[in-house]
Amino acid sequence: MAFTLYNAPQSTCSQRVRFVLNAKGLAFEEVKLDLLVGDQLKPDYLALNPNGVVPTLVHDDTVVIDSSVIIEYLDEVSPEPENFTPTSPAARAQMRSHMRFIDEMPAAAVRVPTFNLAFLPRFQAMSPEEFLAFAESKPLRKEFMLAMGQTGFPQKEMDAALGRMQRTYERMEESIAASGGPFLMGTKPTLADISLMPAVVRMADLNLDHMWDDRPNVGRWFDAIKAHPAFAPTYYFGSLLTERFPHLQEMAKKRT
Ligand SMILES: N[C@@H](CCC(=O)N[C@@H](CS)C(=O)NCC(=O)O)C(=O)O
Repeated sequence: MAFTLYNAPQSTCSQRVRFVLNAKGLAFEEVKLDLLVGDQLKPDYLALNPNGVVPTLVHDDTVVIDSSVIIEYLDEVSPEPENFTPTSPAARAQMRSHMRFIDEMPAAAVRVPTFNLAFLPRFQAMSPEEFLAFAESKPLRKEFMLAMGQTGFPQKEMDAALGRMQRTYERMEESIAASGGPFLMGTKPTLADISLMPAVVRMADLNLDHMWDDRPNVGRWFDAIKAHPAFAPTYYFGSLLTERFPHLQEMAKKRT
């Protein structure tokens, strides 16, 4: 089985897939795309993934797109040595409900602070014409880019996104309390935990981890996922925004 992963080091969606590949001990060729220069919008890549986003997994002759679909696919084609899908249909349904919630809420919400705090200076350095052309060329994220513009999302949008993250932590706290933890569904991580992981790591990377100071189960969950052997190889150096954007380190220092 030959795997090629088209991805980006700091992309949250890519981190889900790297984690599963690493956990299963599957060797893969990693093709790194620079999303800020638009590698994901080049014709060769769009032929693989017409959405113009990462990740894309190529497994022999099969092309699989969308991180949630890819991690489910990997659990099916390579169930050993570690499987992240429960066996009973009821538990699978519960896991998938978590995954839909995660894609709709934290995975989407975390883009707003990410773009405002990390990427905006890059877009502000473009001419208005360049920025418009870049935004217009995105099959999936055109409206998101135009809503952000070169001045960034307004405070109201930032507050709404952080509110959605807050509701995610509430939901985590409840699910972990009900399952006994440390993971969402009990003692073993499922694909739902792996789907959630990058958004929580991203919030810590943006120095916003104080948001779960009063939620012990979220802290316990975070420690547990970081202790998984697949975590360190997934987050190799350069995977965090603070490792790529020095201005974020300066912001973090000012806040402490
Ligand atoms: N639902 C897709 C979303 C993929 C996605 O949004 N990827 C981001 C990085 S995490 C991306 O490639 N963005 C490129 C862009 O905005 O142009 C998935 O989970 O794979």
